[in-house]
Amino acid sequence: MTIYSQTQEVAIERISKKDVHICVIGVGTIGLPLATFLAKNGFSVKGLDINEQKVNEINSGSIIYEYQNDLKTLVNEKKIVATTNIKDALEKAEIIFVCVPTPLNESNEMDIFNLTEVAKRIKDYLKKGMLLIFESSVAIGTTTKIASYIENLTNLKFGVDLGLAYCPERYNPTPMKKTQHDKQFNSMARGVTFSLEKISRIVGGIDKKSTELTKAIYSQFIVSDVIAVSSIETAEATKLIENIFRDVNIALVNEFAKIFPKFNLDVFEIINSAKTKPFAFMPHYPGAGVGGECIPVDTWYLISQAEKLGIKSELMKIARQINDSMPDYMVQMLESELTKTNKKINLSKIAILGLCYKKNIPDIRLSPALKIISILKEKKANVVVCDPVFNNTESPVTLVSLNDVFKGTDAILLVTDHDVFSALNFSDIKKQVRTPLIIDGRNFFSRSQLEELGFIYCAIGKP
Ligand code: SAJ
Repeated sequence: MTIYSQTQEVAIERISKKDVHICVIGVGTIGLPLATFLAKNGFSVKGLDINEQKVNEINSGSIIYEYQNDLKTLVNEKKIVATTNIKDALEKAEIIFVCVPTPLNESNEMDIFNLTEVAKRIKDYLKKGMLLIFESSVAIGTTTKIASYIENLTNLKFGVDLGLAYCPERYNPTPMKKTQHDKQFNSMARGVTFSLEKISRIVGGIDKKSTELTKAIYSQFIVSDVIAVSSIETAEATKLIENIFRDVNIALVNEFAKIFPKFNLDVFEIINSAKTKPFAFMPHYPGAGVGGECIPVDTWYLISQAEKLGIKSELMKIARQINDSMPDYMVQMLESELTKTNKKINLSKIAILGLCYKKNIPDIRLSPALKIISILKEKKANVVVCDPVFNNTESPVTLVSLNDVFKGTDAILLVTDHDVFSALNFSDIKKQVRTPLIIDGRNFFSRSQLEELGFIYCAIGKP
């Protein structure tokens, strides 16, 4: 009998004995770490993905991600097998995790396409007793919407024939380090404070059994708490407010960053002094913008849903506008500094340091740097980009090395505060540039050191 058809006791006992076959659909940023921890903790896991190249890289243990050190062994022991073949992935599976991307569509609503595609692809392989667990961040009500879509495709009923739960991912991107001698990325996951197994999780199920079985499966590899909430929708909303809280607080400090320098005050000093208050203040920091496929996306899920309900979500919308305004704000800072040195932006060569959406993470999705580059190109500036953390072959813009990026430039824009940029030798760089001007978009460099070397230093949030 398949897991959800059995009594809760028997099912949970089988889970604790790792005697359940698992399929993870979508073995990308969220799904592959999940599959890795399930396999590391004794489960046989099939990873189903439409991306053939990714599947091959997983099965050869060569894919680059934060838990890659464990993958080779798990693949050799056949604890993890990736495949594009649905039948192969689902024939023995009793628990199915869904971790596919849920981007925005052109009207800033959640695009449900990947989830409906999953439903269509798996419908013929679903059987009574299976438990489906969704992890992707979604707009409220999406999980049950997809569930009823599957019910129409299969005549199977969730809460009767199939179990259903939502356990939102709380993925914490972990820095990767490129080692000089092998030009390979080496994971820095070991010893990371919030690696996957240390992050508490919440679960909402269609019924008590779905919730308890889902809690049981996560408790096999999550060493922190796994907390049940009253409904799937509560779990969906919890995920959204976690990210919206961050987005709105980042917007607040980005607004501060536009105000306090006018008082000749440094917003970072202010935030860090406020941070000394032992309660009721969580520091966020202004910068060149908010990227990644989570924070700038999840807020729109709720904005568009609220507006459909006739509720104008002023704060969240303004927060999005403020955070989206930071790339342009940084370019404005550049233009006003160039003007002071009688330079025109369309006759200037601008060096961009950092293409990734955040420090030490090889990921450029919705990166503010892409927006800055396109604004500069619109203004006919000559732009050169350097990002030693990101893989050149996947880059939408030409990446140059640290040896070449500064030659003959009129300004250097620090957009992503990768650690590798902290080793820059500015007395040497001073000899390479045409105009010694730095715009610091991440409070990364030292004003005094640079000014001592004769650089003009400007920074978001500083006078
Ligand atoms: N950023 C700022 N100021 C800050 C913090 C971040 O400008 O004070 C910028 C970053 O530079 C970056 C963007 O915001 O461009 C997002 O960075 P992040 O560190 O906030 O987020 P992600 O996308 O890497 O991960 C977030 C995290 N969510 C929260 O911390 C609430 C992570 O825990 C989630 O699991 C992840 O989204 C997700 O998958 O939802």
